[in-house]
Amino acid sequence: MKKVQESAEKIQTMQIRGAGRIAKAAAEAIKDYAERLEVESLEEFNEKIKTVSQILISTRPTAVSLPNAVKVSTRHSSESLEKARAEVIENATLFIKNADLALERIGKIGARRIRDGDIIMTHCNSNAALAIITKAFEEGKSIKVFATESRPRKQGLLTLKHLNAFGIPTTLIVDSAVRNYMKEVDRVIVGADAIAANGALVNKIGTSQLALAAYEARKNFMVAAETYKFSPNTIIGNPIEIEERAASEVIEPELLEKLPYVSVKNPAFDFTPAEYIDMLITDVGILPPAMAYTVIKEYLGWELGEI
Ligand code: RI2
Repeated sequence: MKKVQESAEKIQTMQIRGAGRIAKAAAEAIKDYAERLEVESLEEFNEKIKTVSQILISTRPTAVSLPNAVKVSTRHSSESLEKARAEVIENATLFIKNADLALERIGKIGARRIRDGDIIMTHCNSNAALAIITKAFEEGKSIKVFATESRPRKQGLLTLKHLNAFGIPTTLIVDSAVRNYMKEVDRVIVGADAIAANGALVNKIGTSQLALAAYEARKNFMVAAETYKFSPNTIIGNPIEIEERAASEVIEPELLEKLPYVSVKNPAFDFTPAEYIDMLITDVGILPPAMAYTVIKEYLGWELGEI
């Protein structure tokens, strides 16, 4: 339970962040828990795994990678305790391995769409988007990047460090400069926290203004997303919840206290409608957003009754 609690806390406080990383952290925590769990019966095992799954899933509400990772890791059809334990451990291990493979594939597939000399804009800090950018660079393409600061938590700084370590020329811009620089950009590449059945993207707050500016300037808007970031629940009409984070991320609490007529909104994500998205770059290929439903049916393999 110690690792589960530690992981849950790190995900909640965003020491571990990024839709892919939180999914892997959850799978690792489940694996560790299943390995150490001392129980007498299968019923007890199932009960405890269910509790731990809930703890992990409830840490952050938006990134569907998290419940998907938990679901893939914990489902089993075994009728004996030890077989169930082995199955859960194997599922979680496989999820982690496949998540790494998915990133590699996205990098390779996406890099084919990058041309020598491209200027790319990215937002926040997405491993999947960075896999494409760095792969294209490693293949010898001369590219430059505009990286947004990504207020309020400034994940853009992580992106700068990552790109700088590869020697990729990168320009930091504030979020409000996105439209101003869009004319200099060839394509936009962002990650995903969730993709709905109708192809809409949920990603870091501000993503939709990159999409709008790219659309206006007729620039390519590409979304890098592993198949486990597609949301099965949206098929049956459940909306994706947008996480609302603390006001203290935006303004000093001492200052806010002195402003009795002021309130703060701090949504962590926004929606980008499918019509602003040119392509989804996934581990199973490049797809139009209209294929989101097919990805859920074919690759997540979940029937409606299971959701
Ligand atoms: P990868 C992040 O969310 C960003 O919104 C990023 O675009 C997305 O997860 C996907 O990241 P947060 O955890 O999985 O910073 O591609 O709120 O790394």
